[in-house]
Amino acid sequence: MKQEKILIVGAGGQIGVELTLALRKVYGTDNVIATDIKEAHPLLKDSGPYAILNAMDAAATHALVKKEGITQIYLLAALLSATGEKNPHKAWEINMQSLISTLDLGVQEKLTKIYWPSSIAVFGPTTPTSNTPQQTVVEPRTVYGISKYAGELWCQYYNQRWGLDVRSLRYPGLISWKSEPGGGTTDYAVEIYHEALKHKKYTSFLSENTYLPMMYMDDAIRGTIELMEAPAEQMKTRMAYNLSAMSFSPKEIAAAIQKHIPDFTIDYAPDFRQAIADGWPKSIDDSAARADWGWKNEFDLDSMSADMLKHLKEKMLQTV
Ligand code: VAH
Repeated sequence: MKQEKILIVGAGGQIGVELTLALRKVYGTDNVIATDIKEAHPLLKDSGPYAILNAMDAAATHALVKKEGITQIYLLAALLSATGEKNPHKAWEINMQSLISTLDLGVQEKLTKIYWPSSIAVFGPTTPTSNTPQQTVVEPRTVYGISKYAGELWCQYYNQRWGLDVRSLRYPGLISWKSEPGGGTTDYAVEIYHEALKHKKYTSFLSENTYLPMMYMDDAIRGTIELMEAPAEQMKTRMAYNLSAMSFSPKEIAAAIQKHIPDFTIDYAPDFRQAIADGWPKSIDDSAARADWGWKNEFDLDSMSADMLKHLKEKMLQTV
């Protein structure tokens, strides 16, 4: 079997850092080239091949693919929901142009696989909010959600038209300690752990009963690799698969933290991101992913909170 050589575009983001580290364990460090528009994230610095690459530069990406003999691309570069609403045209341009040029590259260079993340943000206020099905009303109200659903349709088109093996997941909010989130509406669920340890208090930018689908990054990374390694015949959809693990509200995550930090307090000051969250599902039906390629989450709110606080405490001690 030909050795896979993977290019990660947007390796410096919340998913990219962890996916790079995980893929290097599977395929070997030298077979996973990490790239981003900025200098290497501290966890990627001196840890394997790295190059500065703008996801919008199709020519530079093509040259790197040919020079390195790349066989797979993971395209993670994107503007997320909150940032996208501040720069709607830039978000559409970056999220779509980088995808289309990557799909074209996949066909031209006969890449074996492409991964491109979608999000539960594709759903909108007209979508059933509880246990949202894999196929349902999809009317996103953010540019991020519009770009992600349009992108899913392009992925499906390139698969049907040219047989490109491109796969995708509708991630819920992702919570991680190794890498920082950037510009998302669910970022409160990461900030709260840092603030709980630093200041024993947090002001949430979402109201206390705002339920959203969420997942620990460990589960998201494992699920992504399991999706990409599943036989192609198990892919029953070439849109993105719904993926989920849990749903919780700011009030519930605060209570989970208080089991470890009893005097932690939370208050609420909803901002523009409340309207984005209000348009998203409260919970997701990911039975298709579980049936087609064996997806199963391992972390729940309590086990995630224990793991987050343990690692963040260790990380903070290292930086003292
Ligand atoms: C965001 N973290 O908040 C992303 C995610 C479901 C939300 O796609 O924009």
